[in-house]
Amino acid sequence: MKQWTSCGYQFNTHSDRFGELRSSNDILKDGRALRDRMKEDGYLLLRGILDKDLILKARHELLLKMAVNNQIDDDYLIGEGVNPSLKTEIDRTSYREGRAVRQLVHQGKMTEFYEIFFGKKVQAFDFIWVRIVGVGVSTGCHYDWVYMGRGSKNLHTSWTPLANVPKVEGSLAILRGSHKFGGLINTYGSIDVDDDKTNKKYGGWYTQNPVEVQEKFGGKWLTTDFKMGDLIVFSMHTMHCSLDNKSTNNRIRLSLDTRYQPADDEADERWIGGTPIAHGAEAKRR
Ligand SMILES: O=C(O)CCC(=O)C(=O)O
Repeated sequence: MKQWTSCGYQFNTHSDRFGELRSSNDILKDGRALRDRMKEDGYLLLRGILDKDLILKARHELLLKMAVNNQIDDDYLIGEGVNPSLKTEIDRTSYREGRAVRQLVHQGKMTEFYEIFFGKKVQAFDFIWVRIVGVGVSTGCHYDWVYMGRGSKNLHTSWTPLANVPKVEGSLAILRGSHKFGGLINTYGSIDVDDDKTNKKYGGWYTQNPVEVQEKFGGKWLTTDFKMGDLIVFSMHTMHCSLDNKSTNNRIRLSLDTRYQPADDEADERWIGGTPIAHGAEAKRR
């Protein structure tokens, strides 16, 4: 087996510490069963439910913009998305405002899924997180609540790969059981990264080391080779990270993460509206 890492730290790949995410396609149309499974597992993996043509359009739209910004190695076809020297994640407004990107995550199959899951009308955050992840890059272990916990307690994240994203190209990993780690949820898991009163000790990530959190609280890291069209949904208190992108072809990993809640719940003011304030100066609490 490969040495899977996140932020350079190796996972413990013993079979009781590391394994495969389970699919919930068996209950796809059953809202109550989906909610029960979310309570049990903290995530739902749904294979092949998104529109592949739309994913390809969104991928193409992003890659074209990246090519214009000299972020694609022009020795290769743009569609291959290759760049050996792109290291950092880039999050430009023009990328998240693309028509195909918005269509993919704010309409169609995505919205249909959430209406079944919540059993009511859905509101998506207007802000879309576009992940452009070069070789050697990944995301550390965290709960999403610390970034977006000012509104609905029924907020969920969708992570959408914009191509096949196998483990070697930096797939997402979920720490099974972490949505029930009361001690962690009441401490780190209750901070607000934009509030100096609660955010003294922790930054946004709990740790870069996936084994550290496992040794303190338990759980099993689960991941998979994602295929285009797959969707993974998880709760605000489901610890996750991504694997280091170790593409042997220097392929950039492209994915979107987006957020959804029942439309009649209050929404975190940082992520909605025409120009969301995000983590800017207006978001700060002291
Ligand atoms: O794609 C990644 O590297 C991290 C994604 C993430 O943190 C999220 O979807 O909340």
